[in-house]
Amino acid sequence: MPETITLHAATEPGSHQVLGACPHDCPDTCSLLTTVQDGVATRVQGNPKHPQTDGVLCTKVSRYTERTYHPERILRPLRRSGPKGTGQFTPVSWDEALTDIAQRLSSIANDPARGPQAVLPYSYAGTMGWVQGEAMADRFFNRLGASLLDRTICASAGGAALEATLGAKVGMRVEFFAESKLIIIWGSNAIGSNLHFWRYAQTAKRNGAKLICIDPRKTETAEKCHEHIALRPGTDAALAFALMQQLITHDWLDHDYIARHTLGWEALRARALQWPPERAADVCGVPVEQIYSLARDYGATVQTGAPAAIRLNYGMQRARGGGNAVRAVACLPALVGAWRHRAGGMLLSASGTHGFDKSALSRPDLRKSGPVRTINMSTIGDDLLRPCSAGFGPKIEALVVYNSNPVAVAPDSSKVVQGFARDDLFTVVLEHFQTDTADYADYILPATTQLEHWDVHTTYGHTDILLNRPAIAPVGQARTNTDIFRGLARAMGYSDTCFADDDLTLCRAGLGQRVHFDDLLAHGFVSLPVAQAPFASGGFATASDKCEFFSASLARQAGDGLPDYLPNYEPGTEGTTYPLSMISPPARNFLNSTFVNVKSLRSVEGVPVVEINSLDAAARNIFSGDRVRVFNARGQYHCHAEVSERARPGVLNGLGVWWRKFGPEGTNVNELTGQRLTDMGRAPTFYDCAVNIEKCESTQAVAS
Ligand SMILES: Nc1nc2c(c(=O)[nH]1)N[C@H]1C(S)=C(S)[C@@H](COP(=O)(O)OP(=O)(O)OC[C@H]3O[C@@H](n4cnc5c(=O)[nH]c(N)nc54)[C@H](O)[C@@H]3O)O[C@H]1N2
Ligand SMILES: Nc1nc2c(c(=O)[nH]1)N[C@H]1C(S)=C(S)[C@@H](COP(=O)(O)OP(=O)(O)OC[C@H]3O[C@@H](n4cnc5c(=O)[nH]c(N)nc54)[C@H](O)[C@@H]3O)O[C@H]1N2
Ligand code: SF4
Ligand SMILES: [Mo]
Repeated sequence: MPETITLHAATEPGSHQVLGACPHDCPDTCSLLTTVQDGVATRVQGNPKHPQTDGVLCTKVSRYTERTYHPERILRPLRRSGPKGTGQFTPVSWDEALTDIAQRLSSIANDPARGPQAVLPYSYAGTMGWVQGEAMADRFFNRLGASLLDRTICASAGGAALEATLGAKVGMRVEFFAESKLIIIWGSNAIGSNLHFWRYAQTAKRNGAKLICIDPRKTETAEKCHEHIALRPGTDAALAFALMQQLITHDWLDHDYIARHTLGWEALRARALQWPPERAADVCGVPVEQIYSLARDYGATVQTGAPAAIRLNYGMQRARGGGNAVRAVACLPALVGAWRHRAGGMLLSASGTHGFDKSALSRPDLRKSGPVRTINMSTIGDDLLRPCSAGFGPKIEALVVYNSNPVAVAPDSSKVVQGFARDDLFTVVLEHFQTDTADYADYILPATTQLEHWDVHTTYGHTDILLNRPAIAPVGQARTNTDIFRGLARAMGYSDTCFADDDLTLCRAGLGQRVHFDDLLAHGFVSLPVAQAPFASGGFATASDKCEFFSASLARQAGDGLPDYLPNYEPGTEGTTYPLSMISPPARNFLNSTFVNVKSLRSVEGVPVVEINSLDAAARNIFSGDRVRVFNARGQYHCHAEVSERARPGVLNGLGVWWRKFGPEGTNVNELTGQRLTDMGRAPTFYDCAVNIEKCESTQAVAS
């Protein structure tokens, strides 16, 4: 019997289960099974029938009902009733809110002195769904003619590096890591942020694989690997070149693969030979024996015909030379011919595997011709403070924020806050909660969560496509992002028929002919047909069809087209004003700034902490639990010290992007991070940040 599909979740009495997809910015994109009792979601579990999920979710998302029914969830449209940032709001009707917002946006767009490009959308991956992500929002902003947003805040340096080297964001299939004999986990705390990959790595370990972790921090993952190389932040390219030098010296190379499937070998060889392990050991701050041993493990494993695999995550590309570092690492599998095996090669992102054309969703044709200004989301702090000028264009007069919390997550918070606090800026925030960003809104519009709407999800960590069905009716007066943009389009008087498309129509439009919607309805997921070993016989997606050690297109922009080691902007040098480097990797129980307000998860994380090595702590008379001030010229972050060997000497680990309002003195770690961009991909340099730290004498130590 064909099923009748309705837009809204059934609210009939009794208990049933609904298939969904995890919306979060996480490579695992799990299949969810939500139990609904009398219209109320009572439990969210992993779907045991989805192989990638295998019935297991992370702790965060198993608490999804606590988040959905949170007493502080925003359930009505709110209008600001106090000064910006003080968080005072008054409920208004949807009609009132949409009419007033449309009027404000129209008056900016229709004013010749300002124009539509004075309006800026600001969004990222609060949900990674196609439909509640950009679909209707893109249509709306295209029709309006708003400025474009360059969505660089997370992955664009690594993405650009993959595209330059392999031709696309493609790599090994994650499930085949289970068959690898050597796994290098490079710039990734997989246990915290890529749990389902870690399960495959565990299978490999049980079958005799060696696991090596390369990370400045001694993470939970590093502890469970056979080896941990705790290099200085931003020095990965130096390490990769020393590995190449050793592969060359010992002739652990696949000459046939190099000759047939790579471009620029002679030049890369010459560069690599400048990196004897001693030089790299000095730059990376690691014992030289570790480099010799890593090279032996990698070279010798592949020489015996056994598969060797590298799992990169985004950690290494958040520094000045991040793109070059990813490029240097991405050369390694081609040098040893690791790609020949389906359990060999590397994986950073699989998002380019799918190749769906999203233009049917975003409808770029709605944009009237004319030059379009693009604003980089990573420099929103500076850009909100820029006046109108010939180079910049109109001052930003209106911001519509959805699926993102920039006041907490964007670098250089003091600038970001100053921008959001502008009295002449009109800000609309679509949210579940009154986040740090929502505190600065003129209007907060209540949005539905993943349990309340339809969506389609592809992923960057595996190669399935998933459907999310609504399990419950929208809570309170919450509306889907799509519905909010439909309503705004109506209030603006846009009559284009595409603004009448409902969410099921959008789901289908995105899929095109490639995937049958009925299959997704039946199973919740479909595996896309993908090669088992994408580059076993070359076939890279570059212009040359080869793995491009040398990239002509990069050479046209700057430099010599080869990867190189670029030292950090802010190495944190002993004897200078800011002698310590700080990295700020994710907290395990939060997802970026999402879940910080979920009590059960926040109580596991405790208080905002900075991990500090005992040597650095002793030099400053700092003990675990002390209130400390971490500072640089940009600002100061008040938090608590945790003296820990998880931190290497000279490096502080400022864990997690806390909501500012939950941190001492209303600060979070992004008070310290800067707006300088990476070498490739125009991305932020969150982990390239020099600081100093001192104990706050005036405050009592707290137990951590
Ligand atoms: N629990 C949890 N999971 C998450 C997230 C979260 O916030 N919490 N965030 C999600 C998001 S948005 C993303 S983009 C993904 C991936 O996000 P990533 O940021 O890649 O996540 P991790 O793998 O946790 O962290 C990267 C690791 O790189 C290390 N690192 C920092 N600097 C360097 C360096 O210079 N070199 C090397 N080799 N390592 C370095 C850090 O110490 C950290 O352990 O994870 C997603 N999953
Ligand atoms: N210092 C430092 N800063 C970082 C990082 C770091 O490692 N260190 N990581 C960076 C990275 S990798 C990333 S990806 C960015 C992440 O930055 P963001 O994409 O801003 O991620 P979140 O902080 O998770 O905020 C997402 C918001 O979207 C909302 N949301 C979720 N679903 C929906 C929906 O359906 N509709 C609407 N309207 N809202 C929804 C959530 O409630 C949440 O407040 O942060 C970056 N910032
Ligand atoms: S955050 Fe990641 S691991 Fe957790 S449920 Fe979502 S996809 Fe799975
Ligand atoms: Mo991210």
